[in-house]
Amino acid sequence: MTMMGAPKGMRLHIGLFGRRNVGKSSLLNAITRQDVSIVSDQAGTTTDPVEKPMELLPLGPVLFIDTAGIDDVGALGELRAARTLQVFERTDLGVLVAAAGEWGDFEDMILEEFAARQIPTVVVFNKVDLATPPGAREERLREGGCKVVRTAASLGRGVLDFRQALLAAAPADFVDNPTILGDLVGPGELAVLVVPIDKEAPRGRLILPQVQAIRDLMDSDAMALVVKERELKEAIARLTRPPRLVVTDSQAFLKVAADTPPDVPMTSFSILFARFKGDLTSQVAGAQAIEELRSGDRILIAEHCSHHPIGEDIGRVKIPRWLTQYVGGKLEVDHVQGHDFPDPDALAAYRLVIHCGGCTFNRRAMLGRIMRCRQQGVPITNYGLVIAFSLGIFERALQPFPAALEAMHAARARRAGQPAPEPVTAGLPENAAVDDLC
Ligand SMILES: Nc1nc2c(ncn2[C@@H]2O[C@H](COP(=O)(O)OP(=O)(O)OP(=O)(O)O)[C@@H](O)[C@H]2O)c(=O)[nH]1
Ligand code: SF4
Ligand SMILES: [Mg+2]
Repeated sequence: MTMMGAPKGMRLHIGLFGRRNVGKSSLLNAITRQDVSIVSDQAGTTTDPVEKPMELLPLGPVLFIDTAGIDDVGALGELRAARTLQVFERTDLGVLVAAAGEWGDFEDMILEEFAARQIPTVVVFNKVDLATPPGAREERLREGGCKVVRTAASLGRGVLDFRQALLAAAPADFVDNPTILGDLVGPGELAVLVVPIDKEAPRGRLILPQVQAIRDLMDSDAMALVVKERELKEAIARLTRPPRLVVTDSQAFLKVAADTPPDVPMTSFSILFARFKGDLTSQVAGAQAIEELRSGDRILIAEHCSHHPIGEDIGRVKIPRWLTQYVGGKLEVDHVQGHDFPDPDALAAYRLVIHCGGCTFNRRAMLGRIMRCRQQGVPITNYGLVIAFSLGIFERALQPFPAALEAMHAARARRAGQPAPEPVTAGLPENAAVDDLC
């Protein structure tokens, strides 16, 4: 099932409420960049709630419900208000739009409706080009648990902050991906997981992402066959039907690519986790920026936890070394760890951010970082994707993810005409890509 084909029930329903003429439809238009709602300066333009299903980056499938302003008087107004009230019942995330200078009982009433239904809330002060929102009220709203943003929707200002606030307020059920790979394999089908066992592997156990992948297959009524890279060929040969998917640690990428029949989709744990813990499509598009790196550019390598690498560290040594060779000149490489991440101004200095697999990170936090990069126009990708890129098997490793492949082609097309530097080496040596989900 594609994301756009997600059933209505699985979409996050975002209800837009507010008085007539405050700019609800303008805000929706700004975020979709399509004129799905009619904007007019006549109060009461939107009569029935307008539904707009969309893929909201980086949150996923959502349904915006643009309601009619409900401070109407008169018969028509009552009818419209009744329809608008029904929208509360199906709203997962409530957005109250207020014009920057106006706040009254009406706004308090909407917030009470949200609170009574325990609907997480974003308050948007719009038209900030005309008036300044009252700071004390913003503070009180924040203290009360609302996310508060300032926008000038008709000018496209604050729209990314609005997206960030939607992400921050969205209920966990919608933010956390339900599955790691079960959806790619399907009930009754088999995935082969390739787990190298060498001195880098922990003694006597598997690492958490591998364990989670096995559990996820079982929860999906699928089957897992776990092998070392040496046994892969023999294991596939014994099967009466090909597996639906082969997943490998990036360390064995090239051997696994060689030993997996071309018609069997193959990827890495790190790429699965880019999707599970973040937004694969954004990070695939971000990887295309590698081709544009030039000598002297600054890049940021972000790891979520401080692990103790055995041998050469993937983030500190191998990726910087390979990128330097690829670019054919010096790069300025900064590192951050744990909860450290540059603020927006500092972030803007980077040409590329490369994030670790984020196996101990939560998705909301990772999506927040992806959003922050997006806001600054800085591409972000991850270890597993950089490794696949460096090995020349990027497309092969993305075969199971058509939407991500599409994003890659789109990113390439945008760059068409700009010369890409020739790779100077064949990529990271096969055994150099240590356990990327460290
Ligand atoms: N100056 C200014 N005007 C805005 C802004 N946002 C919207 N407007 C204008 O305000 C008017 C009303 O905008 P709409 O988006 O139709 O408002 P609405 O809340 O959907 O109105 P109803 O559907 O009638 O409830 C339009 O003329 C917009 O161009 C803003 O940030 N600044
Ligand atoms: S991939 Fe996992 S183990 Fe490695 S730095 Fe990131 S969160 Fe930590
Ligand atoms: Mg409207």
